[in-house]
Amino acid sequence: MMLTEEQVAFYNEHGWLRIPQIFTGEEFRELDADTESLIQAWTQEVMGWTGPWRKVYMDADTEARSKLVVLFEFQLFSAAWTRAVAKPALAEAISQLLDTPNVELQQSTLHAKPPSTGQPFPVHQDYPFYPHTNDRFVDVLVHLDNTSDVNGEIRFLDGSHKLGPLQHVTSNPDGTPCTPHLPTDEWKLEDTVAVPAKAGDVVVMNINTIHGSYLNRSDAIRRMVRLGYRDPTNHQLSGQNMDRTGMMVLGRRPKEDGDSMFRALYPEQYRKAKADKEKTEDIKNEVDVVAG
Ligand SMILES: O=C(O)CCC(=O)C(=O)O
Repeated sequence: MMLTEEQVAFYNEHGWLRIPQIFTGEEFRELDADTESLIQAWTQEVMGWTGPWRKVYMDADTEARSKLVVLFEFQLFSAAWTRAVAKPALAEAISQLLDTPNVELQQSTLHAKPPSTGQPFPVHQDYPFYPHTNDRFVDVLVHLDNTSDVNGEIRFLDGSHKLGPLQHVTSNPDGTPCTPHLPTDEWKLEDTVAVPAKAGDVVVMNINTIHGSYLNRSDAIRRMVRLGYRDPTNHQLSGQNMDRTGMMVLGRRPKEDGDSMFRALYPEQYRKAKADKEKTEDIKNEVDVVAG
């Protein structure tokens, strides 16, 4: 077993767990180098997360300069990352935390905070970004740099996964949509526990664990890759990567009632074909009724 009983109990109680030095030596060096080269080749600094929280977390000057570097689906861009997301020791740890022999990768996202004003993260759950039918979903934060208070380490509201999915702010005062976050007057970053970590560590959290992080005030970029894993029978309801089939990193995809290979491989086309068929049947029923 990769994790001890104490580690699994800690995760179940607190909603998060730091697992030291999952990626080390040459394996880490390759990930570090590939991440750097992918950032140079594929990413742009963007304004990052939107919403009224920005003016609460930052003064006007910082807010105007605060940026984020984002890249999705690392494993589609780098073979080293393909190996990393399917690393057996990591997959086994996740299988213990999810209490399932089958583990599916749902998504991966790089969040890199540029030096000096790299974007803080308002407190939020990951649930509203990719809601699922239950909480057998863990997010794994792969640390590519040492983190501390200075560069904005990850912070958790301890035990908050037990609250289940909460209502998030999803619009600006003018009604336009913004990035989901918890109301800033009720949920404070000051109340969270800092979890500094070393490059090569992973920090794992439940999809419902409330978390956030402060600005990167250091003179170096702070890079973290978030990998989402689920039990394959935990179905996604909407949001980021909806209708994409994930790679199995442990065990097998179980076949459920009414399942088919087409549905498992092409969920979007399956849903469209099903909706079209239902529409055709509705029209046929209407015609039958009119034709009486
Ligand atoms: O990168 C961070 O500091 C926080 C990331 C985060 O909140 C997330 O990935 O949901």
